[in-house]
Amino acid sequence: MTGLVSLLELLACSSSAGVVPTSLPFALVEVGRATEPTTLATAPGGTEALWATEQAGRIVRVTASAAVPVLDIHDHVRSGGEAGLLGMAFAPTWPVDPRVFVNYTFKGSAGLNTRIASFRSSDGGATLDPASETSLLEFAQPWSNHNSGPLQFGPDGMLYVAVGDGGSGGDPRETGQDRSDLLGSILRIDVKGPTSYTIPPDNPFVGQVGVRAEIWAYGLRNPWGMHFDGPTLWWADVGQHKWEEIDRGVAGGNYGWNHKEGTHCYERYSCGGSFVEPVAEYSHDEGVSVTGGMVYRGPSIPAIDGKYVFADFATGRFFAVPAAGGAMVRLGESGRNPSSFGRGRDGTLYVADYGGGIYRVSRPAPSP
Ligand SMILES: [Ca+2]
Repeated sequence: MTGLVSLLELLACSSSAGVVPTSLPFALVEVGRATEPTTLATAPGGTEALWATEQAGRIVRVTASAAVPVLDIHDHVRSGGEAGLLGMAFAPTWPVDPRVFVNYTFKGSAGLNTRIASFRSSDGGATLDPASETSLLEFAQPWSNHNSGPLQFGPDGMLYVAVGDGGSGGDPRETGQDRSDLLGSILRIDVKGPTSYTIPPDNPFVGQVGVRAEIWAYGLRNPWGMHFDGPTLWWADVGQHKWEEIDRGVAGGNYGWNHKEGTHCYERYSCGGSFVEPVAEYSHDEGVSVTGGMVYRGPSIPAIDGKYVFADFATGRFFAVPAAGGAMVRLGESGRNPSSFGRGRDGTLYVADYGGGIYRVSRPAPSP
């Protein structure tokens, strides 16, 4: 009888509500849900709130009881596959500047396009006004895939925009190495003005003929997951056939695509060049689509303190690499499809599962 009670207690413990059983050195505790979430973002001012973009075109506030709609622009958005509402960022002085910036794909007269736009809140940050849309930047997407999406403000107040290579496979137009277009790049723009952006005069390619001055870094395939750790920008670049990579941003850096996939030549015998090498990479034995995470800096979970934590979207495997340098480690399996990471003001790490769960990365439960 005692044995049965112990077993029941054990079962009750292992199936406690909202905690995902994993082999990770931390617990994933469900804090809310969203439909096919693509990005998490924490409001920088006022009451701390965790928002999520949903691929089909909604932004929701994540709460334990429900996903509370903040904006619904599904009728603007072309979604499905790798298209949709793919990124958002709060204005750095939100809610004093009541704008949220979004990155989504839409169907234009000549095909798929990306739009970077702002929406304003007129109710103190509770919702965004769909009629307030201001388009800041639009460009064509030659194929339906590799639309990238992450948006992040840097500590310099500039908006960084991740842009994929335009799609198909292998970068047939070689946009990654072509700086005359915006594709395959990280852009850096100044959006302090209300209706248009300007190019920061200290961008690395300002004044160069035949180069888009918005470009801050290039040679990328489909950056997915991009975040700052202090002044340092980190992102993941999804690989083609063999290698998934983690990059640390350098102004003016060429990250090698499509000459290189990770640290390896891509379908070439040689691939020399002044390329910025990845901080970490893993092969398609371990996953097929990397989701960039962020550096965890907090005392609660020593196993990842000071480490950049990321995951594979398809296999659910988590990895980490020391932010100060060092070898990548494998953290374990989540059994989820991690689509985005977010961070609370106190450093709490969140992760979204494309299947719907939004989780807080938490100290593991003590052993019984
Ligand atoms: Ca390009």
